[in-house]
This record gives sequence, structure tokens and C-alpha cells, in this order.
Amino acid sequence: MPLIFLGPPGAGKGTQAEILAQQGPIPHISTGDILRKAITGSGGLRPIASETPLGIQAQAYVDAGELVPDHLIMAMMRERLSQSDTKLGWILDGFPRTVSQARGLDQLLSILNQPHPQVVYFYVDANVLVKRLLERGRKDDNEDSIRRRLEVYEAQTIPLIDFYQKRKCLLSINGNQSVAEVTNSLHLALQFPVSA
Ligand code: B4P
Repeated sequence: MPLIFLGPPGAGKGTQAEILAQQGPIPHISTGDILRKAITGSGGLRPIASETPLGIQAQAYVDAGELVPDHLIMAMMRERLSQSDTKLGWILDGFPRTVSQARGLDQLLSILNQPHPQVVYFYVDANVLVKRLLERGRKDDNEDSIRRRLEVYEAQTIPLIDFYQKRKCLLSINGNQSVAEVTNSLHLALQFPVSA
């Protein structure tokens, strides 16, 4: 089943997508990881000398906690979702992040003849998010960038909850729990999918 993981920065989307992808044949596709790899050449924290044209364009946005422009993200996702490992499904982590990206994904899926995904929304209290991100300490996990990412999330990504709720394909998971508890809730929810 194709899945979209939706939620604020630090909600545990990447953490849960990684765990789920290890248990089955469908890949974890993180736009954040693809962008960081394009920027640093390694997907890690240390810049090396192999940044790509996408990375050069994306770096300032990622560092400031802004969204990378839709046309760059859509081109990146068109390429990624056309790869052969996506035939059985995928877990999209961090995409779509705007209604415009969600509409772009709809068009892409109909071109690629792929089914519409189930959307999983991880809700987490703001104070928990900030604490987790500061503890993680990635290059873009500083106080200014985190504050900006949360503002951008509220303005541009929250409308997606309504967008997918209207389609009756949204499941809600309490992401305030421990990693293992969230994984357990996710398994239960995906075995018995219901509309939120
Ligand atoms: P992302 O890489 O998506 O960054 P994120 O939202 O902060 O990561 P995530 O939410 O997956 O982290 P997780 O909770 O798993 O994006 C980075 C940047 O890339 C964006 O700011 C933007 O500039 C750009 N970008 C990405 N996608 C884009 C798009 N579609 N359009 C435009 N721009 C885009 O983990 C957070 C921490 O919490 C970890 O340390 C983890 O160990 C911990 N944690 C997770 N679950 C926990 C739990 N249950 N309990 C305790 N700790 C937990």
C-alpha cells in the first residue's frame, strides 16, 4: 500500500518510516534525506565536494527552515517515483508539504498509473517537537530554523489535513508516545484502516 506520512518537523515521520520500510518491500522516500544528500553528497552532516545543482539551489532554503520551491521538489519526486523499486508501493516522508504539492502528486500518480495513498498524520505537542529537534542537533535543528519550520508547517502543511480528510484517507496517530508505542499504534491503525 502506498503511504504518506504527514506531521510537523520532529513528529517521528522519518523514524517510523524507517522502521516500517525495514519490515517490508516498500521503500522509505524522504524528501529531506534526498535534499540533504544533494546538498552534502552524503546525506549526512559533513559537506563533501559532490553537491549537485539541486543541492546548490536547495541549501539556503533548508538551512533557513523554508520550504524548497515546489518546482524543484516536484521534479525530484517525478524522478524518484519513476524508479523500479516503487512498483509495490512506498512511504513518502515529508512530501507533500503543501496543497500545491499534493495536487502535483495526484497528477504524477495518474501519469504513473499508481493508486492513491493512505495518509497517516502524526500529531505531537509543540513543546515535545522543539525538545526532540534540539536534542537531535542536525545542521538545521537550531532554534531559529525550528521556529521557522513550525510556522511554515502551520501555514502551509496543516491545510493538507483537511485536504486528505475530505478524501476519507487520513489516519491519525498520537506521536507524543515513545518510538515503540508509536510503532505499535501505527501497526494497529494500518491493519484496520479507518477514516479519521
Ligand atoms: P525533513 O527532513 O522532512 O525534516 P523533519 O520534518 O525535521 O524530519 P522528521 O519529522 O522526519 O524527523 P523525525 O520526526 O523522524 O525536512 C528538512 C527540510 O527539508 C525542511 O525544513 C525543508 O526545508 C526541506 N523539505 C523537505 N521536504 C520538503 C518538501 N516536500 N517541500 C519543500 N521543502 C522540503 O525525528 C526527529 C527527532 O525526534 C529524531 O531525533 C528522532 O530520533 C526523535 N524522535 C522521533 N520519534 C520520537 C519519539 N516517539 N519519541 C522520542 N523521540 C523521537
